Amino acid sequence: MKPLSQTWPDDLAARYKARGYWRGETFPAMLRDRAAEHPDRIALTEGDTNLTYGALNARARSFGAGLLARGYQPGDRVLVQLHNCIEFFTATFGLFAAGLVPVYALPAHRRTEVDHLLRKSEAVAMITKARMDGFDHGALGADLLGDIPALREVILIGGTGDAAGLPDLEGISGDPATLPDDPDPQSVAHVQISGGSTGMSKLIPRTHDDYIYTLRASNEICNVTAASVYGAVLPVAHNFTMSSPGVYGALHAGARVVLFPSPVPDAAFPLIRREGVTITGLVPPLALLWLDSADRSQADLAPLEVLLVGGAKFLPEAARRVTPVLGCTLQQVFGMAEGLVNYTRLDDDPAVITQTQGRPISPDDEILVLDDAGQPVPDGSPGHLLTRGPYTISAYHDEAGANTRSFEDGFYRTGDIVIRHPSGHLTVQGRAGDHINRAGEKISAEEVEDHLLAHPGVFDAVVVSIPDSHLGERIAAFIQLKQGQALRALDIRKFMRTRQVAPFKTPDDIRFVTEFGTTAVGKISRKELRNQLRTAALAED
Ligand code: OOB
Repeated sequence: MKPLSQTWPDDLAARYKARGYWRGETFPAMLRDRAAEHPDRIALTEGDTNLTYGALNARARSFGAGLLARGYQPGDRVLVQLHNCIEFFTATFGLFAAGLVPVYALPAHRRTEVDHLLRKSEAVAMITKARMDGFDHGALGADLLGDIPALREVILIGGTGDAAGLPDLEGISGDPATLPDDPDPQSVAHVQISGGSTGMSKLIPRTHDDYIYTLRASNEICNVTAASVYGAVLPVAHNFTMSSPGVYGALHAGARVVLFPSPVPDAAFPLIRREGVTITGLVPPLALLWLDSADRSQADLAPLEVLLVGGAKFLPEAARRVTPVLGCTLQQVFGMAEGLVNYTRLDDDPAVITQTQGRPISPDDEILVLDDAGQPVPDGSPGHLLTRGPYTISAYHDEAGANTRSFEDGFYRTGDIVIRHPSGHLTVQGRAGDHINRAGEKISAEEVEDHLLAHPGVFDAVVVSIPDSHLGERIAAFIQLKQGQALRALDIRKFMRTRQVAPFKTPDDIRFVTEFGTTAVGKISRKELRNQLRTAALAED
């Protein structure tokens, strides 16, 4: 098994400790401490079910001990694919307590992504739910068990559905006295996944010290205290919902987390009122939906104090409507699973809140804005964003090629084009690379092209992002068919389903072309081709 690690140069590590960013806190200790401080306070609310800190800690520790009794070893990786439910927390804090390492998959992931994540992480187990959004994850799990030798068990929550014979999380328990000592705070606590600008997602190992620093700092910046109620509207497996300040931030503060079954206003607004939700986070398309609905219905969202919007660019016109329409303060968040997170501050000028994506969490987040030749650009001019700091990784797990491309002298090349203002706030201008940010989901153009090329009737395919007033960006595919082939867009969509990938990767626009324009010189790069096609599509639209 390839070991997971994340390290910083000694001088930086010493500085981050000396400045109090890394305090030696770990996830198992965090929940244990909160449970000891106020065992009877409610940690999680799902529908009519409330779970106290004491009960969550006890349940998680018993589950963790149960896993050790089944032969799992500290350091083993476990893929967690769950939607917003209490068991997500029993599972992850159980893994933390046992020294096992959660790897987070999105509920929308299908066989292709799950298979990749299991193999890449060498996971020995997977925790999922038999059915989510109409898809049979239990059957998929049972199938993968036969396919992936390292995968020993698929553990289900909430019943086994058609996948009879798989163990149920509720049935796994053990003696907490058998749990190991708390892990090294510098060791890897859990693994996030990258949006993936080229090909499949990469694994992002995050340490206890680095990740918990972002929780503490985010709580301070977003004013999350024990009195707060955090509404988990987006999937909890997203780094944004997990840590900005997110569900783990709220638990760190001893606050309450309310798990939302759906983000649509009809379901979400009554829940905000009923549970007194004070803070939540949305991607821009959902924020627009909430704004439009609140505009029409005069909805009373009185408890809501702060709305975080991030994951993709929130346009100033929409940002300006948040306070008048929803009656709360807007905080823009520009973050990435690799580390760096920027927030507008609650007391920033309204113009800063609506026109920038915030400034870094930490005084020790180093920001470089460089031109194509690698030279710094002056404030106010756009350039490539590179960053290094107390919670930004210096390497993906087991990705020699991508690591060479993405990291330079310990700085992470984010792929984002930004403008830095003299105040340190950043405005995101766009992306340098070829990924599509569709409503906050990051999709690699190359990965979608690969799937399209697998169709026997397709000669070539080029995938680009097109601006979309609702989604921010949508996926457009230009397809050149083989001679004599007559496929329709519907055939391509059906084919994408057979590829067993997350549904959000299916192209929104499918355009058939007889040939791709090439320059007189002949061969051009795929990147250039994507640029040409994007420009042509925009002109046509
Ligand atoms: C968040 O994380 P990821 O890893 O899914 O995606 C990171 C990328 C950034 O590099 C940037 O391209 C884009 O998403 N992005 C934004 C943005 N927030 C993220 N682009 C424009 N404006 C924004 N506000 O998406 C994420 C992680 C933690 C907190 C918030 C978002």
